Amino acid sequence: MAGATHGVLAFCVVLLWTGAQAFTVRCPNGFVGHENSCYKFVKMTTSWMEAKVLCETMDSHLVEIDSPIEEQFIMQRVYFIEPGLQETSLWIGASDLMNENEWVWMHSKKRLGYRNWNLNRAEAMAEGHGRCLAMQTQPFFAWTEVGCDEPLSFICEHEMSY
Ligand SMILES: [Ca+2]
Repeated sequence: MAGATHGVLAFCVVLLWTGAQAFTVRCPNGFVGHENSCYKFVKMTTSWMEAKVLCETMDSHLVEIDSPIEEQFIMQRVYFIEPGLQETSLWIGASDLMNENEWVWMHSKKRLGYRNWNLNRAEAMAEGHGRCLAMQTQPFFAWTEVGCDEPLSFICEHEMSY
């Protein structure tokens, strides 16, 4: 009798465990989940356009940061977990390639809502206007416009659908 009880218990534990697994593996391979999206942090450096294409080949797009909460997750991930990304800049999914100075998330075609520009933006622009957006991990993860051909690491985002 005790054996049978143990058997049932073990069965339930296995069910719970596989349930939890199913929950965490909803993200594609190599992606990590947060709220309704999955993210992949790619250390390899490449141009903005090539990064965009590489994300698309992985059923995702360059990350679109819509809120401080999403940015917080990315910052913590880069700062504490992702190896070798702490000192670099990372491509994110906006550019003003369509209309100069009109910054748009290029996958959703939405104009930037939440934004976290580098406070030295005017200073940075004096050195030349870049048309693609990057997140500078040093200092403070501010966003800055960079020439699109610069080789940078990047972050892909895959939105989960229900
Ligand atoms: Ca997003």
